[in-house]
Amino acid sequence: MKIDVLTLFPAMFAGPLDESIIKRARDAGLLDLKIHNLRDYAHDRHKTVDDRPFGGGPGMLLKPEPIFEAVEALKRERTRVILVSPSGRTFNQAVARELAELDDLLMISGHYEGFDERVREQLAQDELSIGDYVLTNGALPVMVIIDAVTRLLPGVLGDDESSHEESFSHGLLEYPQYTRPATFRGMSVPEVLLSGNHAEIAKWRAEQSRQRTKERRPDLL
Ligand code: JCQ
Repeated sequence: MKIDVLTLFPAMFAGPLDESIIKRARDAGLLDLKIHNLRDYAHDRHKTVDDRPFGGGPGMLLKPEPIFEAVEALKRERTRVILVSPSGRTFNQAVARELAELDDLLMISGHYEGFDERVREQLAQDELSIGDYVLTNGALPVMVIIDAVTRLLPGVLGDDESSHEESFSHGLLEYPQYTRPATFRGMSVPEVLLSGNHAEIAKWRAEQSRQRTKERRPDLL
């Protein structure tokens, strides 16, 4: 998969995507990730990327010319162009699975009060939010989406890391898990998990998942 990112803060991307599983995916050639500075596509003397909204009001908007020029330079035949802002449809595991099917993404990180509407109308196929809160810019949400999508690409996770047993794939929260020691600072592991009775263990886990989901995320039931 090829992912291009357009951002005013390319330095924010150094670090999080150079570690662990994402680094391994990039090194293996499963993810080709390139970060582009929107400011490089502004050609006036001051490299202007923002301007005031027509009609007045607070704050600045990302102006259309640099974004149009960047998208035209970067997009290919099958690229899905995705804006990232609090006004998008909410990203979740189902959206991650949908994006993981694609070959080519171009994510544009929002900033300020928003995008000029013509960017939405003419350039973007999609607009995503990672949740109902406001951040200073879209760099962190873009990294969240890249992480969630990359781990779903074929060959990225090893057998041990395999994803299909996890929360949101079977629609419930995870059951409680324990490792050694069996007693730690007076706290012991539930007896059933030490019993070797695999049918009982499966029953206990299913019940714990359901209980925990009812308590914390009744919206999932
Ligand atoms: C993304 N949930 C929150 C902030 C404007 C116009 O684009 C903007 C983008 C941001 C950064 O993104 C978020 C966000 N999902 O704050 C303001």
